[in-house]
Amino acid sequence: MKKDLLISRLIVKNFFEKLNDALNVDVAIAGCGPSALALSIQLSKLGRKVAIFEARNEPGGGIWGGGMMFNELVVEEHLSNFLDELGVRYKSFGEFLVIDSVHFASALLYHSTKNGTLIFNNVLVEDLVVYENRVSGIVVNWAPTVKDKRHVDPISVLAKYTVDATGHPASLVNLLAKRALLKLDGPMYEFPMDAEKGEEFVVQNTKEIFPGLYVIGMAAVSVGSGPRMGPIFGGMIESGLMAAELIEEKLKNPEYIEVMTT
Ligand code: 48F
Repeated sequence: MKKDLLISRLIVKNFFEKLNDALNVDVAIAGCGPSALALSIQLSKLGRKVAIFEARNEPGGGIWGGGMMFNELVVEEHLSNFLDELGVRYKSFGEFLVIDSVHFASALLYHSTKNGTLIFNNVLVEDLVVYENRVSGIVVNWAPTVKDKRHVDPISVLAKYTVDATGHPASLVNLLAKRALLKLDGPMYEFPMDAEKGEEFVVQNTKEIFPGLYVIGMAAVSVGSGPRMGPIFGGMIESGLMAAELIEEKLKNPEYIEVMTT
């Protein structure tokens, strides 16, 4: 067989095996920023089947650019154990640790995929699957197809739990709110910068916002109308770690999952 044909066959075969594996998962995550990656590292380490769908070509969300493209970022000192576990290099400055943002993004992506998380880039989550008033998965399409407004229907991914990790737009929560399936306490917007309050807010607002749907990271801040926090990323990581604990607790009690997803 010609090498060119073999190379193409290998790519197509392996991609579709991977996609097939991701069509029915424990946890489906929309958006691949730092909160999603922290969540996926923990859950896939426990053997849970996790798939992340990211609209952009480059997974990692807002990590790569540090602050104003100065590619260093800051996390709180108490995250040193998590960083040590990942083998991430950092420098200590009192209550803060400073990390090269490219190194950090690479480490999160490496550990997430190494633990078994399936990441699909260039795929946009355009809707939710809802069975009997419970979110039971997501609806996905190629991001360029949606951007070009091509008339091509999407496909569905079923999940025991779904996570909105889409960052500032909180796209999945928005979709539920627009259709009046979910009533929010107030309008969705971020308040001006306050790193201290924002870092606490993101963790406090990490929750199951609708049966079967969790909101984490910056999406949780938008939904709860909290302050933005700029280039400090500890809250994003903690939000992902906390969601992992909450979801694992639920997955350990399968009777809680009211709707079968097979
Ligand atoms: O915004 P983002 O990095 O998510 P995060 O985990 O972290 C926020 C921080 O990066 C930063 C911050 C720290 O203080 O404020 O902003 O909350 O990444 C969100 C990812 O979701 C993708 C988007 O391209 C980005 O990579 N995304 C957004 N909407 C969709 C999506 C969608 N509908 N489908 C798929 N991906």
